[in-house]
Amino acid sequence: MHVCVVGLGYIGLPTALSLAANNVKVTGVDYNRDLTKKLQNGELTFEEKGLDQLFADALKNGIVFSNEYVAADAYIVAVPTPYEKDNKKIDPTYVVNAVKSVMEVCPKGGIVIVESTISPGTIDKFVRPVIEEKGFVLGKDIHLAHAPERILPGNMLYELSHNARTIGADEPEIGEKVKEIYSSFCKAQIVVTDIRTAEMSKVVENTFRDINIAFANELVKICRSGGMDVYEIIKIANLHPRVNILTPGPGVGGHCISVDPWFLVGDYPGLANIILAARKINDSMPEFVLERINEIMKENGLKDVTRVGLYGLTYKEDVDDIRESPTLQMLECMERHLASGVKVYDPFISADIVPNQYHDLDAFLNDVDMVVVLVGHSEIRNNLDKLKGKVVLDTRHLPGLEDAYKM
Ligand code: SAJ
Repeated sequence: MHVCVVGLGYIGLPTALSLAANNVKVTGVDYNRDLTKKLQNGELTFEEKGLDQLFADALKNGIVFSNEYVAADAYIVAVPTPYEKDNKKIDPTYVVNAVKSVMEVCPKGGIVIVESTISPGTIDKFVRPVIEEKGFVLGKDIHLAHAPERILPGNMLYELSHNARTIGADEPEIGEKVKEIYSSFCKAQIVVTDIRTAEMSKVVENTFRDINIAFANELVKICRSGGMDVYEIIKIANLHPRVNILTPGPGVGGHCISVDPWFLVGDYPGLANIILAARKINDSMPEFVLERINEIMKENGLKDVTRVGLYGLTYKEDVDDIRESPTLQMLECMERHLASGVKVYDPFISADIVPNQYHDLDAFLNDVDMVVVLVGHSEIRNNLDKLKGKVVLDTRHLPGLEDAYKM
């Protein structure tokens, strides 16, 4: 079995490496020449726990990286699916273009597996036509499947092998074949179903989490307004065997949970009401944190916003991904309020992406009187003593920061 993995980003790369490390013949394809060149030279393109070893194993087993699509038995398409912010619908351009390119080289009988997260109905609406327009008969010349990824950035490699998976396919026997491919590295249950169900279940999973985070975030606001300790209340409520409230935070970032629910809102306006409300609550959190910063500055007689430091730029702890990050949303919001000059630091971000960004924790702390912990990276968890003497607003409820201001 030769598998061609198309798109070597956060999902495609670990998937390609996992297959190769488990003795599947793999060609990883990406249109970004710099990226494939780096990978071919043994250089990883992002950080993730355990990725180094997996990469070494895959290279040893002969994984190939290329800009050219190659003939293979199966294609795993793991390219990005941005959503159009204005109409809240998915933009399938990358998936469509990738499948078009696959059609140029795919031998008859080949399987095209879409792994990118897509809104329910995308395969029918956008992917099938591309294949049929090429003159292929689906189910005969080309087989189609959807195997949405479900792994958690920060714990990707563990979850790749331990999370249950869903395979949607037109024909059950193709579903079983795809299951075999993923079984090379996935030791958990793999459910075979139809494509539409697979599409929907993935989006539903992320929407479920978004709604639950929104509940925690709404509680923060209610408790702040009523002068109650939200963390104590959540801790007590969670002792109930059927209650499991998530952790409030400064907003929901990342390219998954903050995006996928919009697919349902976009496609089912008028029906997706809780989903829409949850999105709005989570999107309002960066502004809520800003209000807290203002209150705390006033309370402490701090007037100079340039003496305030935001710790963390990524969308969550111990990853280097800044997509839809609450900190970036906050900075945008600050700009609108003309409150610029705030200082920013994140140990995972080496490039300069925002003004007044620091690359050294001590230098950053040296230049601020107030620290807003927006991301609970291990670095800060292990260096809480360095925050002594500062006014601290902890949006992540970190152990050891009990005395800090909370949201
Ligand atoms: N967050 C909170 N409070 C919480 C949990 C998370 O504020 O209690 C915030 C995080 O800080 C972050 C955002 O929510 O900004 C999302 O983080 P996350 O860790 O919940 O999820 P992601 O986006 O990293 O990954 C999700 C996962 N989906 C589910 O857990 C249902 C993952 O399994 C998916 O594979 C991934 O989306 C994806 O690619 O779709």
